[in-house]
Amino acid sequence: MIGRPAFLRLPVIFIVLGALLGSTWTGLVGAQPAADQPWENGLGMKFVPVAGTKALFSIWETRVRDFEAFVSATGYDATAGMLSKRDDGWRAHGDSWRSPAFPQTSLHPVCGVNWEDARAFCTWMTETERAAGRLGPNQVYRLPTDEEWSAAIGLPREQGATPKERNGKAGEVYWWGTAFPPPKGMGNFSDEAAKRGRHPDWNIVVGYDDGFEDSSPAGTFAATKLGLYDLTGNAWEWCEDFFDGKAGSRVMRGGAYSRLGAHHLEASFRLEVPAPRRRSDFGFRCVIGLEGRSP
Ligand SMILES: [Ca+2]
Ligand SMILES: [Ca+2]
Repeated sequence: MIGRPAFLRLPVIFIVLGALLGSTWTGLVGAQPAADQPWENGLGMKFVPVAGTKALFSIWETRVRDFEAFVSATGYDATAGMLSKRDDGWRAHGDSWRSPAFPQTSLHPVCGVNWEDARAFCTWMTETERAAGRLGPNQVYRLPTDEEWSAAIGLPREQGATPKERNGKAGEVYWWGTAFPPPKGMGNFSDEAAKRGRHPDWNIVVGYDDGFEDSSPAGTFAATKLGLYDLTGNAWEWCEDFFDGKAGSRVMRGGAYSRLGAHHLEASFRLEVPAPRRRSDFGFRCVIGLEGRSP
């Protein structure tokens, strides 16, 4: 068999190399989010589809490292006036998301941000990821709507025109089912560990011990069947909507690691909170809207 001259092999090598480089390049700059596909952004935040919505949900609450990237890039100041829990209760102690009166690593949820801070993060992410070619012109980062959040936790379609009207209507239903106290490992709630530790004054889930007095690293506990972590517990999560559908306070969902109030952990519970309020158990989860609503 007669071999081909070396100069004839070179084009073949270039074609193969070109194809390899081309596919790598596509993977780096062309991988924009798509419906029904899991996706990872430039900060390593992971997103999954949620049936019944036109959005991808972050599997984690927004982490300290994510928010830190935003603050480093923009100089945004989210430090004033946060309420934190110390021995004299919830007050403005001069703490902030950077140091909320308990230990946090970069992988914990950012704790102590208000609705406006959360929206500012989303706006920055949209601009940054569009500039990097990772987001299409009609795709945006934003907070979930109240109805999208309900879809994420698996509630069937709810009756009621506003979050206020839908509040609590599903009763004693939790993301893990109807067992209470929850089976071990379902999330970070106000628990026996909190009571033993820094928070002897808190109402807790009696008989449940998650080992964390305050926040826990995002993704420590079991995920829902869609792959969402800490949807109940750890940090409260801001939603887009007004509580009454028109004006005033916003909606938070999912309960938290903090003092347990009646019904806080139920899937259909809504907390009514003024948008400017920063408290050390307030965080958020981003979604990527695939149909171009403004953040
Ligand atoms: Ca706990
Ligand atoms: Ca949460």
